[in-house]
Amino acid sequence: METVKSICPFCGVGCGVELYVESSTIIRLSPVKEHVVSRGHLCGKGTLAYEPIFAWDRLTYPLKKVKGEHIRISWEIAIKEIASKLKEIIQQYGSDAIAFYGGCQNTLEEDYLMQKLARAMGTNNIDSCARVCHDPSATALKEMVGIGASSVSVEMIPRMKVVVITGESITESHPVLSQYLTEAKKNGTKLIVIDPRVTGTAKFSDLHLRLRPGTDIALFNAVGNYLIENSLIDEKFIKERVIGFEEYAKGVSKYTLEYAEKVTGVRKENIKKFAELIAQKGVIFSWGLGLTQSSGVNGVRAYINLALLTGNIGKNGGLLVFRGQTNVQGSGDLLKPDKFPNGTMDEENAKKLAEIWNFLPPTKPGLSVTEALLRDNNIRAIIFMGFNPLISLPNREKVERKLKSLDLLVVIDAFMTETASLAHYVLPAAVWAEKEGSVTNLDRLAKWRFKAIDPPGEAKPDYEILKKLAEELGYNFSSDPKEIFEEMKKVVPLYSNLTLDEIMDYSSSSRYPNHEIYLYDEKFYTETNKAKLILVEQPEVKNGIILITVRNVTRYNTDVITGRIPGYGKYESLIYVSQEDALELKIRDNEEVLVTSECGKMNFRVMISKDVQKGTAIMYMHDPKVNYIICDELDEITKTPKYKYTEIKIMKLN
Ligand SMILES: Nc1nc2c(c(=O)[nH]1)N[C@H]1C(S)=C(S)[C@@H](COP(=O)(O)OP(=O)(O)OC[C@H]3O[C@@H](n4cnc5c(=O)[nH]c(N)nc54)[C@H](O)[C@@H]3O)O[C@H]1N2
Ligand SMILES: Nc1nc2c(c(=O)[nH]1)N[C@H]1C(S)=C(S)[C@@H](COP(=O)(O)OP(=O)(O)OC[C@H]3O[C@@H](n4cnc5c(=O)[nH]c(N)nc54)[C@H](O)[C@@H]3O)O[C@H]1N2
Ligand code: SF4
Ligand SMILES: [Mo]
Repeated sequence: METVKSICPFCGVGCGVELYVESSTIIRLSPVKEHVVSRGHLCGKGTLAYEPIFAWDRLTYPLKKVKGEHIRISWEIAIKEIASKLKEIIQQYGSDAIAFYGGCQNTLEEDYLMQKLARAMGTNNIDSCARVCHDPSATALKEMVGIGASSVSVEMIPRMKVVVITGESITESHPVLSQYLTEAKKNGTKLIVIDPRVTGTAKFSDLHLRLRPGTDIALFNAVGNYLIENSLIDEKFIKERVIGFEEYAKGVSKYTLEYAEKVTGVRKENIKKFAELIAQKGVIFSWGLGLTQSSGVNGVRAYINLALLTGNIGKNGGLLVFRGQTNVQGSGDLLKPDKFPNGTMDEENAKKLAEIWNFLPPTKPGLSVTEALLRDNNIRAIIFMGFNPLISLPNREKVERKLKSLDLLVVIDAFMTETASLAHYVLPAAVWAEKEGSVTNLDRLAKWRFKAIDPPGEAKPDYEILKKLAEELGYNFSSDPKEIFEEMKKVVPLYSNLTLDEIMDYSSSSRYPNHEIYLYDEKFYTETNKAKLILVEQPEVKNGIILITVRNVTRYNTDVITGRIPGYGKYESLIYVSQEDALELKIRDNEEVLVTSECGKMNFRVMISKDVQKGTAIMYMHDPKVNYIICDELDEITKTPKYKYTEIKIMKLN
């Protein structure tokens, strides 16, 4: 029996796994004991991650839609026809009529190749799932401290006095990180959870601020004001290393504790407790989608301000973003419609890229995936690689209309997803264990996945598919992951120090020498080398019942993969409501109700839960019906959907 090392294909923790291979089949999977982040642990779905690879309905040959039916075609014909259609569309409408989206479950090398192909064809219409989760985090981090990623590694958690967890459900979404919280608790670390819901993490926290959804900015600004008024800020740190203090202090002075209590619903004694706990050294400010998918980039800015005010950055603490998918940090680093992989989208960087690429990329910013599918535009062709937007984007009806209106829709996936079923061409992809390449986890750790088995039938790794398509279009790209990795290193400053030897090493000392477990101890990586406080205002709060969509530990995103783990079954459509609202609306447990929002309506079965706050309702985002109800309100700056902030009505059916 052979063993092969890899990284779990699901969440951004990036746990190390060892695959046991016999007769070209993976017969089991176990955790890599020495992996520096997962330390020999896996969650339930991680342990079963190899099962869906062998599902009976894997796509094994290319398909073309003819008279409404998908029929088998050869790779040669598929690639020829797609390339010729792309050329035709570009000729008729220009390069910006085509777009390439996806890549969070792909490797860095595949993402790199995808953006290179798009740019070779003259467009910056490229984007990834990072848009719909943590682009607000990456954007705020970049402008305020310099790099759009976590500033601390998870290893720092147990060394802290306080860990603040805002809008993140670790026990469901990043379960293997719970070990760090348990260790921290043993060391006496205080855990503060900020979430409208009673989450698994909230249950063992020391302080749970159960705020109303969408009110984080009011809370953080009031805490900022309280810290300033009570001289609880780190004046030396601010003076030497931070800009924007005067304006910030003036702006937050109106955010009193009384105001914050009224808006957030959190008692002011608890807000004070929160402020006092973070006014010491040794604090990590961590967060998840509760912040980005409700308050957007301003929510993240308001939160980072607190780390800067208290000087909790560097060896004292820092900022930890619980990024979502296995390679979402990497996809966010590489696939942006308004940034080149080597930095700002300008002539100078374009010329630098041309020296390596032998073609000059365009400098006109492209469209994000949310703009492409939810706003008016001239896009006529989209290639999705590992993305199921018909289910995962908000306002499903609108997305469906756009997808159906395209002249060319190509989906590269391992399964016939709902999005693929609409496609003109479906190309069968190899999945993680059937290919090799690197992925970057939520604390900036890149690791190489080794190939364990061959893909089924005619399925191919995305890097081979992209190479074939590029070749047909007249570009000579490498499809060797190691060669692509070396080219990527030359282009992407963030990855320039990595070596293949280091990222292939799974031993316990495998944080490479230049991987600091905390950044910014001496300087920030902004232009001035100083961090920036940014004043933001709490917007008006929505009334009515707010629908929040969240994760369940056993399911993964649109459930394409986890739905194929034997015994897991399909997801049931449920709405969780509070006891108070159920009483007021006269609805009973298990009763079917009609849920309506501004953009859709749908029936759901009710579950009454004491963990749900009055005035909110919860649905699991894995349910394919959910995004009929969630509308397409987007963060103004990053265009990230407000998946956790939709006003709904719940009606009895009889
Ligand atoms: N099991 C499992 N794990 C996953 C995934 C999965 O599908 N399944 N998906 C992965 C992906 S892609 C991502 S991005 C991550 C996401 O991981 P998380 O960030 O944990 O995502 P959610 O569970 O969607 O939402 C987090 C929390 O935000 C809270 N929240 C909602 N509104 C607000 C608000 O206004 N303020 C505050 N403070 N909190 C609020 C919710 O109650 C919820 O507990 O998980 C990754 N891990
Ligand atoms: N209502 C609501 N909606 C949400 C969210 C929410 O909180 N609430 N969260 C949003 C977030 S954070 C995210 S990240 C998105 C996730 O949305 P998606 O990324 O669309 O969801 P996935 O189910 O992860 O789909 C990934 C696809 O990639 C395919 N795949 C896996 N491996 C490979 C590979 O190696 N190559 C190729 N070509 N394909 C592969 C899988 O079969 C699957 O179909 O959902 C978003 N939607
Ligand atoms: S915690 Fe995330 S990376 Fe680790 S085994 Fe579970 S799903 Fe996989
Ligand atoms: Mo995500």
